[in-house]
Amino acid sequence: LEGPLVRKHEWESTTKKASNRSWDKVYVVLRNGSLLFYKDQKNFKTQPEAYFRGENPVDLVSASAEVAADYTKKKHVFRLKISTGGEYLFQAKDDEEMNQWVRGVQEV
Ligand code: I3P
Repeated sequence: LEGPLVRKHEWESTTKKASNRSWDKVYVVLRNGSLLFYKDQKNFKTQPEAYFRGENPVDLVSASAEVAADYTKKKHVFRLKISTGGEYLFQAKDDEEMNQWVRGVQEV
């Protein structure tokens, strides 16, 4: 599973808010139980080690994803909680795409 999403990092850990909480367009790849972030699809294809802002892949083992029904500022948003306590919001282009990502994370 891969595609463009708009991402907001909300929590660094359970107690620490992320320092940069702005929304960023990212190209997201779910592969081998991890989420990889790229600037765009071309970067993923040509430089698969060149992650968005040099970020490490996010391990999805023990992660959960759910529709972010409480987040009402944007549509088609799901929340990802990872094992470190970190949390992200992701906005998909429509509900169908959002549900594909939620299922993809749940299947890991
Ligand atoms: C953030 C940006 C986000 C906003 C976030 C701001 O500011 O405006 O869109 O989240 O609010 O901190 P900046 O771009 O200057 O870093 P929302 O879109 O969810 O409001 P927050 O601090 O309440 O998370």
